[in-house]
Amino acid sequence: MTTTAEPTTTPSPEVGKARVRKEDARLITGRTRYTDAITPQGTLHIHVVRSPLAHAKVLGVDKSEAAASPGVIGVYTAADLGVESVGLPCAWPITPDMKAPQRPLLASSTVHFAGEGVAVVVARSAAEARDAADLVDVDYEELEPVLDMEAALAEGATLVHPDLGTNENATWVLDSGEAGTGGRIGDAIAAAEADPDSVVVKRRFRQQRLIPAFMEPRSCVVDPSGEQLTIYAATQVPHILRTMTTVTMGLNESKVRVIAPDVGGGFGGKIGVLPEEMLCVALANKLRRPVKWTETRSESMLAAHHGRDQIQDITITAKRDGTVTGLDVHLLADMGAYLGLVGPGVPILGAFMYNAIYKIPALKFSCTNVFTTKTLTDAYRGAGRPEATFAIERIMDELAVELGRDPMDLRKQNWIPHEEFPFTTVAGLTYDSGNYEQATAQAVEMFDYDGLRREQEERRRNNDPVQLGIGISTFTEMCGIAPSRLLGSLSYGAGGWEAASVRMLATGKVEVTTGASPHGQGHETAFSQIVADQLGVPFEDVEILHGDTQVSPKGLDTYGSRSLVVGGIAVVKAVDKVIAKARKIAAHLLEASEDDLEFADGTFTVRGTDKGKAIQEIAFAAFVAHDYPEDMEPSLDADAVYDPENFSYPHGTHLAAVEIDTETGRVHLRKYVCVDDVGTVINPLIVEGQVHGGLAQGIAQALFEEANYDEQGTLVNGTLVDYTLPSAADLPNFDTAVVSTPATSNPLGVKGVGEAGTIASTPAIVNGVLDALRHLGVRDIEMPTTSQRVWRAIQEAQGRSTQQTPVDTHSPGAGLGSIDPNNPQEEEVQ
Ligand code: MCN
Repeated sequence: MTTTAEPTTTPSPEVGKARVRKEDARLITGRTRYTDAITPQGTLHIHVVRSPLAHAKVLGVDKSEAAASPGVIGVYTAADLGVESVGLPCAWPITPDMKAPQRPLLASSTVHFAGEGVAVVVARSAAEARDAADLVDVDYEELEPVLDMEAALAEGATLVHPDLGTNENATWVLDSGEAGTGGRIGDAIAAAEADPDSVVVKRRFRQQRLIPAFMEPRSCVVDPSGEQLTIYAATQVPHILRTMTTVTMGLNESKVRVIAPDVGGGFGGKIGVLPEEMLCVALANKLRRPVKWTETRSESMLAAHHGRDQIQDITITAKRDGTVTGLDVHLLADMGAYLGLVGPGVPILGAFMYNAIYKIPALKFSCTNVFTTKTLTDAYRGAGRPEATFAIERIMDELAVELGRDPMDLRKQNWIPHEEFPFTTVAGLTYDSGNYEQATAQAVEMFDYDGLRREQEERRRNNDPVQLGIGISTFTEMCGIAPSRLLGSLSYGAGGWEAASVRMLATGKVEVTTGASPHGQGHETAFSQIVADQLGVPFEDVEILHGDTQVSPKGLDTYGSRSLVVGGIAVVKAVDKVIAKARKIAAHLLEASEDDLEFADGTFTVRGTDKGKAIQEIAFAAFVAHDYPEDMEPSLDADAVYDPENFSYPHGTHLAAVEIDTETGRVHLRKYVCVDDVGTVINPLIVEGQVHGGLAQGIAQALFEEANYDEQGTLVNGTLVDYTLPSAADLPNFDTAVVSTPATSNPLGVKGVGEAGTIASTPAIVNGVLDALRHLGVRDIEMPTTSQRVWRAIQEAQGRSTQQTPVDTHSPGAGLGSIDPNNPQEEEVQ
C-alpha cells in the first residue's frame, strides 16, 4: 500500500499520476531484444577460460586440444592477442599516491582471483566455445591466497601485487577539524572520556560481501562491419563505455558507437568496463567478424564485481543526556584483486553520510582500501551509503541502550529540525530540504509503534519463546551523483552533468533523447510525464530515446539515483528552450508581441483574446518554414546540458517488527513500514516499485545474502542454489508511504529514489533482531543474521553449548513469510 501525502503544490495532470510503465509491454511480451538476442550475420562466440585458483603463477597454457575441438576458430592468450600491456581503467584515483595495479584483459603470468580469465576460445557457436574452453589445459603453480584484510596489511603479508610493495590501495580521510566544518574528533573523545556525564561507545561492524545478481547476465556483441565499430552491451553506462573503450584500446572515439538495448537490471553491477568487452573488441578487429560474449549465471556470480565487504570501526561520543558530541569512523574496504571503474571511491560516497540526519559537532572518517585475492568490488546499489547508514543507525541504537533511552527518542533529540534547513552538516554538505519529524510521525502511526512496544514488553514478561524486536532506521542519503566541480574535488575522473534534447516533429509529436541510460527504472514513462505536462502535449505523443551513443551522443548514464534529478532536469531545461523558441514563432504567426502571449496547456494565447496557436501548429510552421521569423532557424528543437549545484537528499523513516523464535533462531519479518521523502513524485507507481526493489535488496543483506570464500579463496556459494537471493515469497507485504518536502535545488522539487530502500532497510532489520534478543544477553550478530547465527548467539549469550544445531533455516524460504495458521498477525505477513 502506498499513500501519498498532500503535495505542497497542486499536481499537474501527468506528474503525480500512477501511470503503468510504457516500456513494460514490450519488456514482458518479448517485443524487444536484449543483447544476447542480437546476432549479426557471421557472429563468432567467445568463452573465457577462468582460473579455478585464487592466486597462482601461470606456467603454461596448452591450447591444442581445445583448438582442435569442433567449431573452434581459435584459442588465444593475452600474448596471442597482443594485449598483455592493455589495462582496464579505474576512473577514481582517490589520492595522488593511490596504488593501482594493471588490470589485464587476460592474466598472463599470475592469476589474482578465482574466476580471472587466462585464455579465450572463439568458436562458431557459444556452446562450442564453452565446450572447448574445458579442454584448455592451464598449468598453475599455486601461491598463497590473500583473503583477510587485516592480515593483508600486516608486516610480511603475502602481496597480491608484489610490484606495488603493499596490499594497501590508498587511505582517504575526511576530518571536520581539518576541514573547518566541525570540531576535532580527538578533542570530542578526550572530553567524553574525562567527563563522568558522557559516554563513549565503540563498535565493530562487518559489511559482508554481496553479489549484485542482476536478472540479465552481462553480454556484449562487437560488430566491426561498416565505418564504425558497433558495440551492443548489457551495460548501465554506454557513454562511459564508449570513451573508456577508445582510451583502453587506443581507438578513435568517433569510430565507436555503443548501444545499450533494453538492459535487464544492473544494480551497479553493470557500471564497469569489462575485460570480456575489450576482448570482443580485440577479436572483432582481429578477425573482422562480429564477436559475441554472454556470461553464464555462475560466471556472473564469480567474476562480475561484488559489492560491500568492509570492516567498520565506529566510535560515538555523547553526553549522558543523549546529546551526541562526536563520531569517529575507520573502514577497511576490500577492493578484491584489482580496481573497478569506481571501486576505490565507493567508501568515499559513504564518508559524507555517517553523520546522517544528525547534528554532530565533530566527525572523522578514514578509510583504508585493501587488495585481496578475491573478485574485485565496485558499486552495488547504494555504494557506500548503505554501509554508512548501517553503521550510524546501529550505533545510535547501541547508544540508546547505553543511556537507557528509547532509540526513537534519542534520534529525535539529535536530528536536524526541519526549521533549520538548509543545513550544512559536519561533513560539509548542505542538505537543502527535509522534514524528519513528518516522515517519522507518519511511520510511527502506520507501524503502531507504541502498541508494538507494549506487546514486546508482554512477551518479555511472559518469557514467550517468540520474542519481538522493533528496528528503526531514520536515514538520509546523498544521491543524484552530479555536481561536476564537487566530483572533481574528490578526484573523480569524470563530470556529473547530464544531457537531453527535445525535438518537436512535423506532426506535433515529440522526440526526447536523454543521456541517462535506464536498465529497469522506467525513464521512458516518467520523463514522458514531465514533458507532457511542460509542453502540454498528450503523454502518448512523447517518445524517450536513450542508450545509443549515436542517438543521444552526450551523456553520463544511470547510477547513483541521478537520472531524474540530473537527467530529468536536463530534459526540463531543453523543453524550456523549445518553449522559448516556440513563443517567438507564435508571436510572429499571431502578429503579437511575445510579452502578450500566455502559454498554458500546450497553446500560446494572445492575452485577453481567443487568438491562439497550439504548440503542434507551431512545430509544423517551424518545419515548413513558409511563414517564419526571418532571423530564426527552421525546426523546433533544443539541447540542454544540466550540471546541478548540489546533490539530492532524500530521507525517510523505516520501521521493522521482527519475531524471533528463540528455540530455533528463526527470524520472521512480521511488519515493515517505511515513509520516504523523495520530494515531488513524478510517478507514484514507479517510486513504489523502486522502494520495493530496494527494500528486497537491503533486507536480503540483513537476513540472507553473503558471498562466502573458503580458505583457498574459492567462492563456495556462487550459484543461485546456495547464494540465498530472496524471492517475493520470502518477504512480507511492505507498508510504504511517501511524504514530500520538495527539493529546493531543482525546478521540479524532485529527489532520487533508486537506492533509498536498500540504504534504509538493512539497519532497520538488524536493529530489530538485536532489539528482540538484547535482554537475553545478545550484543551483536554479524550479517546475514541467519537463523543459525541467531540461534548460536542466543546459546552463547545464555552460556549453552552450540554443538547441537537446530535445523538449518538459512534458506530464505525457511526463515520468512511462511504461513503460520496459529499466528494472529498472519494477514500482515503474506
Ligand atoms: N522517480 C520518480 N519520482 C521521484 C524520483 C524518481 O518518479 N521523486 C522515478 C524516475 O523518474 C525513474 C525512477 O524513479 O524512473 C528512478 O529514478 P532515480 O532515483 O533517478 O534513479 P535512477 O534512474 O538514476 O536509477 C539508478 C538507481 C540505482 S543507483 C540502482 S543501483 C538501481 C535503481 O536505480 N538499479 C536498478 N533501481 C533499479 N531498478 C531496476 N529495475 N533495476 C536496477 O538495476
